[in-house]
Amino acid sequence: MQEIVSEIHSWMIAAGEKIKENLNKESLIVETKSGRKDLVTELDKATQDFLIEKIQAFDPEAKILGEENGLDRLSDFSGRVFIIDPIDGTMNFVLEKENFCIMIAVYEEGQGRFGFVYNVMKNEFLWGGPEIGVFCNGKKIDPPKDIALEEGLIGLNAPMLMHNRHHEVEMSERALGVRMTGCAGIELIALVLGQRAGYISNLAPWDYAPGGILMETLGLKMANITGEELALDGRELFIGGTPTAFQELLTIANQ
Ligand code: 2AM
Ligand code: CA
Ligand code: CA
Ligand code: CA
Repeated sequence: MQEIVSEIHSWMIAAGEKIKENLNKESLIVETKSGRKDLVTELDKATQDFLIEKIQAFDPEAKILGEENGLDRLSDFSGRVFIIDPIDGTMNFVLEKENFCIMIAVYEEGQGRFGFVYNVMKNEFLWGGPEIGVFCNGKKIDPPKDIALEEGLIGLNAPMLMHNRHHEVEMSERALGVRMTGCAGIELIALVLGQRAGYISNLAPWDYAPGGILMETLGLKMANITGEELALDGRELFIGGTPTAFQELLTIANQ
């Protein structure tokens, strides 16, 4: 493994251990952000701080974009940038105590180099990038089959299906089934492992960048809902999938 890959891998395993140790703590501080369905816990913040400490010791020049602690905006993507989602699926973390991920993406001069998505309680760790391919728990994986929407499952977020502003009901009817895991990382892992035809959600850069690098390495497609490249700048409607299903979803969304 390249040094940067094994370093990041070890930080994320250590972060996962700390989360597991504190998962059942009765006094866990849970706060709301934009509303009652938008949670952050002390472990989201502490995990991000822990990862930032490691990043700064490894590469003091690197820039950091992270969901928590006021690091959620970055305009200059020159040099090396780390994008962090310390706990992806905070609602699951609080209510289910499983089905959440730790995620990191590494960009260099605006290009995605490495992505890391770690489903902590399932002990499922995917990492990779264009130079090295994609690994699941250390085993190199093949690109998933290019299935059509009619042949697979789609992941959707619940508000998008409820509001049906982009023909999400039609997308759901066309697919073999719909899954709502409440965790972008788990959805992107499922795409990379060939368990989904597509995924549609409202995502921020830390939600899609780590898994997105793995997707693109394996020939999967992603874009915003109008088909433009995702901008790493604020929240966007995300469409991802196999090449065939991705085109079908874009066509349905924009009809
Ligand atoms: P988070 O837990 O890191 O905030 C839930 O549907 C999934 O979408 C999670 O991966 C969650 O990440 C992400 N998400 C993106 N935008 C969200 C929002 N406005 N509110 C809650 N979850 C959001
Ligand atoms: Ca959040
Ligand atoms: Ca997230
Ligand atoms: Ca998060």
